Amino acid sequence: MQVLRSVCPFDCPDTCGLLVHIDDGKAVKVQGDTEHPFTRGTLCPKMAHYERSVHSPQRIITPLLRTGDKGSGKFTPISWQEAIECIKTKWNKIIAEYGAEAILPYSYAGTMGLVQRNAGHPFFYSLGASQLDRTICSPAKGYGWNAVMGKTMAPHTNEIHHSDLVVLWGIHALATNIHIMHDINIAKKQGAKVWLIDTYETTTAQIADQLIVVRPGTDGALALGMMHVIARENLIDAEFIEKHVQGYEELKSTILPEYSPERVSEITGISSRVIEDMARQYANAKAPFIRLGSGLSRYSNGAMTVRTITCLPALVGVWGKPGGGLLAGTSTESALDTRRITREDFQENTTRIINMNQLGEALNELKDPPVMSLYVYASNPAAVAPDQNRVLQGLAREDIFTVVHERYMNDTAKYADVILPATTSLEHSDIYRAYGHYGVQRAYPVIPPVGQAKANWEVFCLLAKAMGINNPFFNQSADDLIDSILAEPSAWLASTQHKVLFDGKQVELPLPGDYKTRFKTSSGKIEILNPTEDKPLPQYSKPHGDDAAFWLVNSPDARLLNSSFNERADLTKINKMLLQMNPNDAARIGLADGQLVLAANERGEVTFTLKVTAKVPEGVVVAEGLWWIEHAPGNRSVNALTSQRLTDKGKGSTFYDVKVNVKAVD
Ligand SMILES: Nc1nc2c(c(=O)[nH]1)N[C@H]1C(S)=C(S)[C@@H](COP(=O)(O)OP(=O)(O)OC[C@H]3O[C@@H](n4cnc5c(=O)[nH]c(N)nc54)[C@H](O)[C@@H]3O)O[C@H]1N2
Ligand SMILES: Nc1nc2c(c(=O)[nH]1)N[C@H]1C(S)=C(S)[C@@H](COP(=O)(O)OP(=O)(O)OC[C@H]3O[C@@H](n4cnc5c(=O)[nH]c(N)nc54)[C@H](O)[C@@H]3O)O[C@H]1N2
Ligand code: SF4
Ligand SMILES: [Mo]
Repeated sequence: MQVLRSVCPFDCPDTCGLLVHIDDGKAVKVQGDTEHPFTRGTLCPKMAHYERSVHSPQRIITPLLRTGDKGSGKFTPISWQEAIECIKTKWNKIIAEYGAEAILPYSYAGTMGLVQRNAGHPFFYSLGASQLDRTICSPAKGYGWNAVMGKTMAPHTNEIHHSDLVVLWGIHALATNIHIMHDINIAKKQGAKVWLIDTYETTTAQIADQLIVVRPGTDGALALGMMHVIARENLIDAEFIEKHVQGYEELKSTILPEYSPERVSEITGISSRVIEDMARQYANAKAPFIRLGSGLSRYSNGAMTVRTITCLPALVGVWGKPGGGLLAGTSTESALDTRRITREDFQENTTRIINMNQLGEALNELKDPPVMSLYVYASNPAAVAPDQNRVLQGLAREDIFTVVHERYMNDTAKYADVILPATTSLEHSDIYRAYGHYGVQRAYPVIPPVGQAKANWEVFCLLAKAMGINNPFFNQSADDLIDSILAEPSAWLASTQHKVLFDGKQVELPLPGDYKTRFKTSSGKIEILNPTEDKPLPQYSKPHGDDAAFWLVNSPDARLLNSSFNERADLTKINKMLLQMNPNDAARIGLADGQLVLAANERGEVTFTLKVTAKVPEGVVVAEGLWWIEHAPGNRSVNALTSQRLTDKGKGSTFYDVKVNVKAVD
């Protein structure tokens, strides 16, 4: 038995360190790394038995060729050589007839490792394929932060230890950022209060002293209402504002007339007394710390909402104080130069860019050339992309040649012409950086590939050869690529202990002593007023909504990670696709707990099992988790209801900006 280090590859801010117990070439147990400063020896329920995902009987272990109708899931095993030959022949034919832009890559965050995640870029640039704008997650959140703070570094999570008021705003931390609880618990022991601001009572509310339930998509108004009270009652830090803030007076002249607690109460559904209380407590706290989630950014006003909330700490001058500030996400891009993997310079001519949130439209509507081939890796668009009916309609096209590189027979793989078996993170090399802390860690394979699985990078090297791309870049191994990034590290990474990184342990990127007051904006100040924006000052605009009765909040389930972990019966066996509804709403429309209901809007209909609960406010229904259709009571999952509309800025997804009607299944 050996115990080897690895890294959790999933799209989660925690990027945990793993200790993998290996017996006879198999992973038999996985633990949290006690020496990893953020993981601190614990794992989430999903990864506590990662070995069950790695050695699942559901793993795809050979290449497969479709034998039944698209979507039927009927395939026959073929060799790697046959699979690559088949792709080569099809692609050469498509390129001859339509040009390489008729080929569309589709990938996202099945793995966050920099090599395997970006492995397709150099290949598809060389081929001249269409490009994918990878904006499904939270670009509106990034946009909102940047509009106020520019490239300012986000506070370290250790800051939380010194905070006396931790505000979890639009984040389901117990499901999506569980290790931050270590830090919050330290603060709580020293008397800190915790607020949760969400659209319903998630399980994260258990650890909060106060739950504030806001109407979906209205948090911008809440922040403006709090700022109104702070300005009106002169609870500001005038000295800080004078020195570090641009545009406070201009903001004040709009929020005083426009965002009274009474008006904000009408918008948000929160009483004006609570809004006033929140403003006073926030302003009077010594060091309030906001952990801002992504939930509230997935609306058509999402970027502006984030921008508005991001202004709050500046008004009360908490940036310089230990424990104060706002963490939307740590940005560590500059530590590792991914351009050495992505190689945009391999592109001879610029090709068109397709927004991944609009895959449904792209597959069905695009012309000159139409999409004639789709290559999916590290993503499951049939389940995770909005407007599922349109996506499935596109995937079902007989004339589209679809290749899916996957670990399991998920909703997308069922529509493939050719499936290629993918490795898990325990079977390949990579290097990881985090977006919830400042750690970087390298991982080596700890077990051999399961079956005939191959890593993304290996497959793109094979495809490059087959397609006649004779660039020696594709003769390298994944470790060669990692070595090349580390050979000339950025100044930031160079200042850390390289030996530790090569040994497979995490290193922490160091933060300058004054990083919290070094505002990296063009003015050098916090830009409440940003003259480069078409709306220079924060303001509230309504989310889009739909013409239907209930807001549909469709956020994470603690047992899944996006649609990953659906292969795990131990996690999914109970309570799969529930629709949670307030008892008063259920009584009003004559629905009972446990019955099958149909949620519907102009885009689709989805069957759920109803759960009647007072944890959800009236006018809102909640569907947690992205479930494979085979786990659904009907023939669709939640994204049949969501829309391809984009956010106000950043071209992001608007998953939660959606309304539905609900009725009993006939
Ligand atoms: N267990 C688990 N962990 C995950 C994931 C998962 O699917 N499962 N997904 C991973 C990924 S890819 C990401 S991007 C992160 C995202 O993790 P988070 O930052 O937590 O963001 P979301 O999960 O989108 O939404 C968080 C909360 O926002 C709430 N919310 C929705 N609309 C609003 C609103 O208008 N106002 C407010 N205040 N709250 C609102 C939702 O109810 C939800 O509880 O989590 C990662 N971690
Ligand atoms: N309704 C609704 N929809 C959402 C969201 C929501 O909150 N609500 N959240 C959205 C968000 S924030 C995100 S980030 C997206 C995420 O969407 P995706 O990134 O597509 O996430 P997953 O569903 O986890 O699918 C990843 C797939 O990659 C495969 N995989 C893992 N590792 C590898 C590998 O090394 N190689 C290959 N080839 N495959 C691999 C896994 O088996 C899995 O099937 O979903 C979005 N969709
Ligand atoms: S999913 Fe997140 S919390 Fe769970 S082990 Fe991975 S990084 Fe850690
Ligand atoms: Mo995400």
